Amino acid sequence: MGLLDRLSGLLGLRKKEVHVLCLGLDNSGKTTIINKLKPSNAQSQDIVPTIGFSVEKFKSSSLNFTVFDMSGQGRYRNLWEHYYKDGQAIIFVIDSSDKLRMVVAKEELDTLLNHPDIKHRRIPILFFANKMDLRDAVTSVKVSQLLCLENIKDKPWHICASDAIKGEGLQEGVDWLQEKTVQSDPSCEDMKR
Ligand SMILES: Nc1nc2c(ncn2[C@@H]2O[C@H](COP(=O)(O)OP(=O)(O)OP(=O)(O)O)[C@@H](O)[C@H]2O)c(=O)[nH]1
Ligand SMILES: [Mg+2]
Repeated sequence: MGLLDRLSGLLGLRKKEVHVLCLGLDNSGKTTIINKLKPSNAQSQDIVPTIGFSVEKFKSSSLNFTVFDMSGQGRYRNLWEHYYKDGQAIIFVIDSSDKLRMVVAKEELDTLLNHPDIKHRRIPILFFANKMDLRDAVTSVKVSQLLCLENIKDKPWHICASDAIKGEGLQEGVDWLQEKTVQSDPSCEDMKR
C-alpha cells in the first residue's frame, strides 16, 4: 500500500467498500453492464458467458464497489445464495426483450426475496430493465409489472431502463445505488452527515 493510500486511510478519506451481488438470468447482460461501469481502459472488449462467478470492481463518486457477477445459467444459480450474507446491495438484471423467460426471472427473484439471508434485511435492490435498444423490448414499467415489483415493501428498490452496449441508463442506477447503500449501511454512518 502506498504512502498516499495509508494517509487517506488514516484520515478517513478512503472510499467505503461495498459488496454488491449482480444477479439475473443468463444472457440478461450482467457482465456487459459491470464491464461498462469500469474505467474505459479496464473494460474488456470480449464478453463471454460467465462460468460460476467473477469478482469485479468499479467506483462511484464516494464508494468502491466489489461486485460478485454471478452466472445466470440454470446449473450455476444454486451458487447465488452462498453470497447473500455478505452482499450489501443487489443489482438484478432483466433482458426486457425476453418475454418468454420473464416468468423464470420472476421465479428467481421471488426465491431470492424469500431467502432467509435476504428476507428480513433492508438491502437495496437495483433493477436494470436491460436491452432497451431491441425492438422486442417491453418498457421498464411493464417489466416492473411482470415482476410484481410493487409488492416489495420492505426494501428500497429502483428500476432503470438500460442499454448496456451503449452504456445508457447505467449511471442513473449507480447514483441511486450509492445513495441507498449509504442510507442503509450502518458502517457508512459518517457519510450520511
Ligand atoms: N442489444 C443488446 N445486447 C446486449 C445488451 N446487454 C448485453 N447484451 C448482449 O447480451 C449477451 C449476453 O450478455 P452478458 O453480459 O454476457 O450476459 P450475462 O447476464 O452476464 O450472462 P451470464 O454470464 O451467462 O449469466 C451478449 O451478447 C451481450 O453483448 C443490451 O443492452 N442490448
Ligand atoms: Mg455474465
